[in-house]
Amino acid sequence: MERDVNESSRTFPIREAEFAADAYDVERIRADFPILSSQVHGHPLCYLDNAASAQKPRAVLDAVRDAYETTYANVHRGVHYLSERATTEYEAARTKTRRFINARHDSEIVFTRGATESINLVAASFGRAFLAPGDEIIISEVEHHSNIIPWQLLRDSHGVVLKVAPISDDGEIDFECFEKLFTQRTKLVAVSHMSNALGTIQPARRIVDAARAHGAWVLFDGCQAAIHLPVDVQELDCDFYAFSSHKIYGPSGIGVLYGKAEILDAMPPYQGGGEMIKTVTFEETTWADPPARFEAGTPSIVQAIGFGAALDYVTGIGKERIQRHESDVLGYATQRLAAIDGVRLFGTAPAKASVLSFNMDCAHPHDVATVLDRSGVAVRAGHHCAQPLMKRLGVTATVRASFAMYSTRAEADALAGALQSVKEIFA
Ligand code: C6P
Repeated sequence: MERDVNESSRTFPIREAEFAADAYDVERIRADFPILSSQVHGHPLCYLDNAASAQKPRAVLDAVRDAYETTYANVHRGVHYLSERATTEYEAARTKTRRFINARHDSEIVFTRGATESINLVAASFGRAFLAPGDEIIISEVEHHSNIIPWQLLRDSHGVVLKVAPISDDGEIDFECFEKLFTQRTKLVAVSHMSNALGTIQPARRIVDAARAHGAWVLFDGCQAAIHLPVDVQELDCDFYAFSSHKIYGPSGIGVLYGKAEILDAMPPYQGGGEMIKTVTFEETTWADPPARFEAGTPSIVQAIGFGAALDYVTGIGKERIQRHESDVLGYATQRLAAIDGVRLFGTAPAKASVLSFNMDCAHPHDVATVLDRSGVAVRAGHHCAQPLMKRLGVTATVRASFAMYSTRAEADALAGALQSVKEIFA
């Protein structure tokens, strides 16, 4: 399929019809990702660090290049041809995002720099406007630092109280304890939909029901879930949902804050600057409606267009099919690693996706990752920006292999094989 560069708000080549008809052809998908054919230290790249950031398909690379070559100008500011065209493309990406998570209105999609900024936006704007000193926010032990520190900053500046729901050894929120944390003062529950360090999927709908029963708002950190799970914010009925483009095969530097229209409408700006205003005088400024109110300054224009292309690509292949494939690879890799003497797996809850965290008796996680890298296997080792979780698990770090739509059983074999080398070196 050829792209028509004159067509605005176009979708990018996704081969939807081809994919719909036949079985999941992972090799064909891999061929769409140029970097996957690289060699690292003389070995074929085995990229298992997808939870940190995913690789980009040619459709995204082309969309970014094409935007710079044919469409680029600042958005929402000019009446000239390119500016209008760039604005149309930028806003088309918003519509694609709205569809991707089934939000009601485009205005409920705020583009940010990423999930981290999305959560900081809620803490700074919603937190200061709607929470009073003494009001309580519930988070959990499994959270990424991006869903801990913004609330600590709010606690320190504003006097809210932070409560932490414990998790089971498998990484699931202990629901009985979670429910006991609610009081009259509980105003917000802010938890991850899926853990980056363990892959555990939390019972999102149940969390919303519990929060609603106590009149509390809900924010989900969907940074991992948005890639691996179907997300329907209307069905979830959450108030906020935060995620990043770079983990969904899109460019870095752009992310999403979904917020219910009536809540965003009532929220004050997060940052001041160009294009977030209606009128400005030295005495007084009035705010633009959402989402512009929360997008001060020149946004990540081309990144948004690339993100739209990534969403087209994922949707074209089909999220459910991707999920089935990833689940197969995760199950296979789990079996392979569980069979290796001296490997300890973390986070083995039944409801989990695409993340395999483990340690080896014989070596520190960083040494394991370094040896794996010499075999071309890219994993992350460390605390995964979840230090309180590491403490809960009684470790300082784990090795994390994380899978994506292009991961294969052969890569799980390569990982298991490379772990044998680790044993030979360190045992
Ligand atoms: N986790 C990881 O290796 P940003 O950096 O803003 O795109 O996303 C932050 C973030 C928030 N919540 C969760 C659950 C996340 O997984 C992440 C990013 C990466 O696990 C990089 S630290």
